[in-house]
Amino acid sequence: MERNEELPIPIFSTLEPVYGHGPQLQEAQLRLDNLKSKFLQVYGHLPDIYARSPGRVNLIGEHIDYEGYSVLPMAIRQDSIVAIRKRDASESEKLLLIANVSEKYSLCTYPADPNQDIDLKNHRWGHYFICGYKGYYGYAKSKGLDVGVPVGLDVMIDGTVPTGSGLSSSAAFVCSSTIAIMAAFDVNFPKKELAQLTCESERHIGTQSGGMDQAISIMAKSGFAELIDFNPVHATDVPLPPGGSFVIAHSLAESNKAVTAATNYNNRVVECRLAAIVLGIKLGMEPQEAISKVKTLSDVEGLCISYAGSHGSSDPELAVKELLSEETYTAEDIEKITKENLISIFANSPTSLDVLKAAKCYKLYQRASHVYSEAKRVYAFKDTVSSNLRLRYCSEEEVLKKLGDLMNESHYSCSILYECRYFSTISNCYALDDTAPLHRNMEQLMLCYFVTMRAMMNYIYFVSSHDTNCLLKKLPLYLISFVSFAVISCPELEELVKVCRDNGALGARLTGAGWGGCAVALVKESIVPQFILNLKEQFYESRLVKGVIEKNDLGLYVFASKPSSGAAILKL
Ligand code: NG1
Ligand code: MG
Repeated sequence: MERNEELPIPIFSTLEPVYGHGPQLQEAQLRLDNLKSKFLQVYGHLPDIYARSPGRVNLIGEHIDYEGYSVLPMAIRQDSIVAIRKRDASESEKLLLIANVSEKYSLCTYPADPNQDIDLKNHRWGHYFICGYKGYYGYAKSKGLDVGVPVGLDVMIDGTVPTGSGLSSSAAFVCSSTIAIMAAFDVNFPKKELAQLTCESERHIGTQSGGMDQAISIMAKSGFAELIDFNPVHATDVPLPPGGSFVIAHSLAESNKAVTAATNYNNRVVECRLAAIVLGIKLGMEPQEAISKVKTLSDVEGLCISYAGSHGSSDPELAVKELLSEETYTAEDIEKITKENLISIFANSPTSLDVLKAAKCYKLYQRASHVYSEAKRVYAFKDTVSSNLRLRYCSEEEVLKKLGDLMNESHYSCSILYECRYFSTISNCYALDDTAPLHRNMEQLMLCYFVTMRAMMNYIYFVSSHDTNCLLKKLPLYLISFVSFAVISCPELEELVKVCRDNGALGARLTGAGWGGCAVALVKESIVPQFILNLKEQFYESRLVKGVIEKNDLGLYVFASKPSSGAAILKL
């Protein structure tokens, strides 16, 4: 049997193979009818063909795909459907017209030119389509296909993956766009090639993505999560643990990675590269050799393992502990080790140079510890599910508890070591994210003030009601509680994860890049309805009052999710 990743994208003439037979099918039919009629309204023609690609929830393995490590996501039913029509080559106006069924997104127009640059300074939602467009032409040319002269394209999108939510609306959009263009030109590529090319093409948007989102969106199988390996891309089916259910809940804090890349996502990619180079040098590589050869932490894992260290151990986390400093590094600190300045190390990567401009210091120990420990947790998670299905050495309950613990550890690591949050440390709180919207920074400042006031009030209350001898003894405690409260990850996400755990989740963690977006919680199947009710009451109710979201839309923000199928072409 041919392996999944060698197969082309499936082509269906009905909706059932993708959306099943239940209410989902009716919903999909309504979406398609609406998409068709709006397409006709805007362009005066019906589309030639459609492509769909789903969003995903990452169960475990965060911020390690770009370091070459395997991750464990599953596709969700929310997806992006792209309707497309190729214009005649004879038509004089050669434009890409990109419309959206939602009025929130106005029509975007681009020239039909595969070599155009994407204007990163002026972010537009249509840029994601152009990523797919450039990717398609680049790949087709590299394979020697006759692509002819570029023609105009009429395009309309219907997306149901919430944006900025950590559920990969962007990859769903890029993948469905690429596949729609490919189908409009009547070709089809193997899934693994598409996964690779869409990962590379999404990087045109300015984030140094790792490839998880595109790989799962393209290769997912209904009913399974997938262990995704990279270099080369490969997916292994992982069944879900019996008796458990994954509930996704939105923190309502949006994270726009295309805009905050220099201080958030790409900053971590650069820190990991620096950590890997420094480790390489400390483990015996010549600085020049490390700079030219070491791209990711997985590149130096072998060296770390062969390093015996003072404990005679062979664990990359221990090598990190002994060889990297827990203190932050300045650029000069690192340059002393690399014997080359950072700007020339990253000279070929404009988005990394943006990171260097924005960064005040670098945390190498913390980032490397996260990556190596998270990589181990992915395998522990997969092995716990798979080996128990075969050998049944644990009860259902014990398995769910183990998986929940791994998810909790992952969250702690993302939050404390990787700091997927709005600002780096309280001592550095002046380093607010200057690319974030003003209200976001104001919220952070308010939080700082609120926490400071609270700590001071507690302290004054304590001093006034206890003898003053304790005063000095307890001061550090208050300071510590103040700092640890203030350095938590995105406060909304942190609160949501806590509400999940308080309501019986066996594990809960941020999912996706963080800095806002969703949490995923592992919940016993039997309590799912009550769990969701409790979340609505304890997390969302107060936000309804503030008018942030509508009561009728609550189902879009908190829901139990089953693994959906991957990308498809619809020839209806
Ligand atoms: P989200 O949160 O969906 O944008 C991003 C990256 C992934 C991965 C995760 C963190 C993109 C397109 N995706 O996902 O590759 O690194 O963060 O695990 O940038
Ligand atoms: Mg994304």
